[in-house]
Amino acid sequence: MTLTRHPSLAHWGAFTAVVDSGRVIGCEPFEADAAPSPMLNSIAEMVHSPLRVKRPAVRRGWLKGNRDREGDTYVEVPWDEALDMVAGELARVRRDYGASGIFGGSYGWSSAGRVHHARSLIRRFLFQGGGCVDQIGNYSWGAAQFLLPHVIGTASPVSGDVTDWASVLHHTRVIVAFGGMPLKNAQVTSGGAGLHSLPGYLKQAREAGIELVVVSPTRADIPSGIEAQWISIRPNTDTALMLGMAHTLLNESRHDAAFVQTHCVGVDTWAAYLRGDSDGQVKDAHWASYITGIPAEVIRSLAHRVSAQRSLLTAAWALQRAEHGEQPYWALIGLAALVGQIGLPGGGFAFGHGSLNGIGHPHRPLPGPEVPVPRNPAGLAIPVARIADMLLAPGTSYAFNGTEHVYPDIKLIYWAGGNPFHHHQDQNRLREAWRAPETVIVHESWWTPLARRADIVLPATTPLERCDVGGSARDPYVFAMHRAIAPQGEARNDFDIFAALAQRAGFEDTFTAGRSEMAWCRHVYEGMRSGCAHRGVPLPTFDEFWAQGYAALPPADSEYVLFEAFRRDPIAKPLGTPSGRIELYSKSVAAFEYDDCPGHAAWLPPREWLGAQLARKWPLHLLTHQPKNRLHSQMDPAKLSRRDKIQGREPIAMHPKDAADRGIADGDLVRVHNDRGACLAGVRVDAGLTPGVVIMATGAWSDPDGTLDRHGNPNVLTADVGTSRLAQGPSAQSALVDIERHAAPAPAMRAWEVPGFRDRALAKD
Ligand SMILES: Nc1nc2c(c(=O)[nH]1)N[C@H]1C(S)=C(S)[C@@H](COP(=O)(O)OP(=O)(O)OC[C@H]3O[C@@H](n4cnc5c(=O)[nH]c(N)nc54)[C@H](O)[C@@H]3O)O[C@H]1N2
Ligand SMILES: Nc1nc2c(c(=O)[nH]1)N[C@H]1C(S)=C(S)[C@@H](COP(=O)(O)OP(=O)(O)OC[C@H]3O[C@@H](n4cnc5c(=O)[nH]c(N)nc54)[C@H](O)[C@@H]3O)O[C@H]1N2
Ligand SMILES: [Mo]
Repeated sequence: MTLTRHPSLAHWGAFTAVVDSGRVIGCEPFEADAAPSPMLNSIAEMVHSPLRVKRPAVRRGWLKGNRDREGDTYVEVPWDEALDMVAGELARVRRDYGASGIFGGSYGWSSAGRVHHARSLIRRFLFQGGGCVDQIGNYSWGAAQFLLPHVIGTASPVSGDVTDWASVLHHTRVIVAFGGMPLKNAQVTSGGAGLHSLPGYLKQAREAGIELVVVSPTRADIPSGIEAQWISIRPNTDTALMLGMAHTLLNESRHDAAFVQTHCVGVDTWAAYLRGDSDGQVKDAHWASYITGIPAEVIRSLAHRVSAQRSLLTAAWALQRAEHGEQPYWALIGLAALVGQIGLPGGGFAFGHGSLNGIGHPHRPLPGPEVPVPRNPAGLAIPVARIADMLLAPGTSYAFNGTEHVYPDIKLIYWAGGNPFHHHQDQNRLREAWRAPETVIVHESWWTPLARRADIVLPATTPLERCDVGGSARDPYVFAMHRAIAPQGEARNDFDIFAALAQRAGFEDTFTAGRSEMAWCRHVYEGMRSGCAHRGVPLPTFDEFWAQGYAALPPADSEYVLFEAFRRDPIAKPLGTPSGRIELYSKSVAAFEYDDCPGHAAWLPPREWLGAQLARKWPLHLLTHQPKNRLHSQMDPAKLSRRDKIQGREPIAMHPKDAADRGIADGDLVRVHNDRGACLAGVRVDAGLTPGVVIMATGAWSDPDGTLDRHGNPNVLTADVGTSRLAQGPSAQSALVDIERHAAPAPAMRAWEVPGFRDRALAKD
């Protein structure tokens, strides 16, 4: 037996692949990783899974001109024929409809390796070929991305530009985490994690005597092994809690009037709203108590505690992935402004400490490895989560961040590196919308729910079948990713597929820039190396880096405090807002005249929450959080994810009283349903929930039977509405449902199957 070992990287960690006779037999965690993710164990299984797409395949119905993209059989074709078909379709649609007929936003996480990052490659290819309709924003922090520039002049704090842990450990006395700090999420960072640092920081925080308060509908958002106060809250009501705290501070003159005076604008308008001058409703702790379900004295005492000592107020990204998700973020900044610690060590507001690995990890601001994506010459894009609206209503207009746009008429969808049949809300609506285009082309490594709804499927390699360079600006390493095994089946690299298509369209040299795979790895690393050298940080040569398998970046040389310079001198170091200050009231936002996002943070109840009229019909609030044992829908068929299922279905956490009221016991199979659809799930009774709240992780591969999902993809239940006209982000966390026991025998679960294949001769009938 000759084992070979090859360094590599995934979004959930760096590792060494151990290979025996062409098969990956294990993935050993990177030696310097303090808390490696068990998800590394799923890689070998998935690389050799029977679900791999082995050869290019064409949907049989598409050959006959039908758009019924579900449950169809496929015909496998040779590569050259598949590439000719794709090139022909692209050329036809470009000729007849122009760039506005091609949808190539291709949202999704793709790989940690940057040279082969599929979403960058597809956009590079389509942009260079004449452009397409792109997607802007993301599902992660879509609402924050467009709101924050109006309020603080930048969206950078939501992607990790926050006061670092070094500063927190030295100065903070209390951390209030809205949405908690579940360690499950800190396994992952986009671009890869060499060091999992959150467990270590939390331990140090505990040793330093820092109090942790977790405001969440579930006790499970308290990081395991850490003591914390749990404040149970109704979902989507954090804005009311923050307003109640803000009112308490103003009313009791506990706010920092001097800071607000010198560093903010619009406090008078916001304070008038909090007092109820504008709508007759005082937003005091008593009012907030009624909405949030948190006792008024707890709200007042929390306001006292955060203003009386050094406090860090941090909100999970999930809070803004809800209808009116702009509001809790604006309210948090408003509250932190009144507390007056923004720009002080360990104080102020932050986002995402429990959302992703590396948030708050001290680092130097250095460039990471990147493949350049050129400008989209078509200049066309939709807000990322408005895909079904676009497909269902081409030609209609919509509002977005102060502007009006018209949805294009899409004839061809091209996707590589994402899975809308995982990530999008109201899947039954998306399934209907998916019938609109003439052609759907997908590159995938597995027969995912997206691949099984595509007309032409091209098999893509996985990272272990190619060479790459990966890393994230939030992580202290850059990694060499060595090819460990040959491409499985007839899989090809996305890069080579696009190069072959570019060649057919006459721009191969532009696409490849004349570089081979290794030349790109070198180029991307050298780009980072020269950027680092520019900032006085020497990195090893490419050859040294490649041989070593990684390069370490030097540690941060000082503690980082968000807005420290602005705090010290707001005149010389203004923010990027129109006023140069924190905008508690924004004239620009007010001028948009959106009733779903007015000029200051406000309590705007979503259509679906536990206080809504609709809760009489659908009395449970469903939250769909990130899965602990997979990355979104990736690796759902692997053992680690599978062993959590109940009777083969995705688990749903339910309060004992809600279960008992419905005659449901732990381990029962249930039907979770609302007006949009239904899914099966297996019940896990959990007393650590806010009553009325049920929680399912996202990512179970969809398995539809009519409008019922037999496996438990919660996106059949979530609402497909924009957070507001300002950001148009996804509102996945605003969904009411009801649950009943599924007494009938469980239907077979068929999500993890490959489609049927027909041979050529039969394909024409
Ligand atoms: N209800 C609900 N829905 C949600 C969320 C929620 O909280 N609730 N969260 C949302 C969020 S924050 C996000 S970011 C999205 C995530 O949505 P996605 O990023 O779309 O989800 P993934 O399952 O990671 O899909 C990535 C796909 O890319 C494929 N892939 C990976 N590498 C390659 C490659 O090299 N080449 C090719 N061709 N394909 C590759 C994988 O096989 C996988 O199928 O989901 C969103 N959806
Ligand atoms: N293991 C793993 N880790 C991941 C991912 C994954 O797929 N798997 N995905 C990654 C991605 S793409 C992203 S964007 C991040 C997302 O990071 P987040 O958005 O922070 O993740 P979630 O798990 O959706 O939500 C965190 C917690 O917020 C709580 N919450 C939900 N709604 C409310 C509310 O209204 N109020 C309060 N107070 N709390 C609420 C939920 O209980 C939930 O457990 O996670 C990343 N990390
Ligand atoms: Mo995300």
